[in-house]
Amino acid sequence: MTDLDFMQLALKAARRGIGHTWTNPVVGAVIVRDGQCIATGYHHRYGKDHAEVNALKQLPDIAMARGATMYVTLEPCSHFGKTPPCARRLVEVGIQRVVIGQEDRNPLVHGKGIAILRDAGIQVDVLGTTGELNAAYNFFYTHQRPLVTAKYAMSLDGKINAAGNTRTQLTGDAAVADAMTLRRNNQAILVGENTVMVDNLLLTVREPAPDFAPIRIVLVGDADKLSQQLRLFHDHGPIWLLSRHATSREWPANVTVKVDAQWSVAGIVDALQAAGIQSLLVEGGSHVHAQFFAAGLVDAVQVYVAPVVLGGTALPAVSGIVSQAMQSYQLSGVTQLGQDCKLTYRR
Ligand code: AOF
Ligand code: ZN
Repeated sequence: MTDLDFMQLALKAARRGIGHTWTNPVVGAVIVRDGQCIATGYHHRYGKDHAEVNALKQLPDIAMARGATMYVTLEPCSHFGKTPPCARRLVEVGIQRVVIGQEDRNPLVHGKGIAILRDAGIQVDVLGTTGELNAAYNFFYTHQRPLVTAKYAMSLDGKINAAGNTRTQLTGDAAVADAMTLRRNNQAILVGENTVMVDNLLLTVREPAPDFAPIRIVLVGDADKLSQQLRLFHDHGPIWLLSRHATSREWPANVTVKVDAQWSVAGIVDALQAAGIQSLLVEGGSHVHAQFFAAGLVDAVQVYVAPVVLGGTALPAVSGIVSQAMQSYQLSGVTQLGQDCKLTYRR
């Protein structure tokens, strides 16, 4: 087994934590002696033990750590957070070599974990192969803002709704289920008021219920004009209403009304950044997508194409002036889902 093979084992362990660790990253670790994997650990849940510590706990005898190699998907931490620094623990138990998947972009740790290990004479090798595992976490600490994904389902002629602004179910069950996964993987979901009204969306993540429900954000002109009968309000997960007018209503505890006379896309992204939100899914409609593209703040695009032509005056997926300069993306995936097609793009 090579370093890359052992790192694969650590990655596999890390993935078991997906959906349970926000706002922390998912992390996996394995301990290897004489070419054999003797312990595996991962970060189970926000606030709980880190992957490295969980792997050490799997050893029948802690003395077995002396002289062993640890493979860990993320640089071991150097700080006292909810738990003590893992790097110091690895030094203490006598780990001889640490192979790291990626450096930790979190400034609390970045480079400091590696320095603790090297200063103690531990051999450290950074492979740089595990970045995809925590794409939003890495993006957030690299760019100081959430990773923004625009998502829409459209017809063959690029439209999202039949004329007259009525709800149109374009894609089949497989695509709908796939889009749920996307919601599950984002910490906030944003839509315009029109979309909420036309589609009467619940905007939640369905079964199995996630540990952390994404914040449902709605851009509204005047929060007080929004019907409280909307399905959106039937769920008690967090809701932000970004309103241009002050509110005089009493709202339930899960609803926060944030007022700004001219909410801009940059302002929204700043508010999310301030709240520590690492990923945002923009679900439309047409004008909201246009505003995000125009602001140059769409980092990834996920499109479902349904085999129908709507024609006529139906709304296009993105409507409004986007930018003088063409914005281009790289195709990162093509998947067939029943009769529909999913296309994913990255900047
Ligand atoms: C994790 N799990 O396995 C590793 C992490 O508040 P704390 O103590 O849980 O620290 C969270 C930070 O620790 C996190 O942002 C990251 O920088 C670092 N490493 N975190 O949750 C782990 N190894
Ligand atoms: Zn740690």
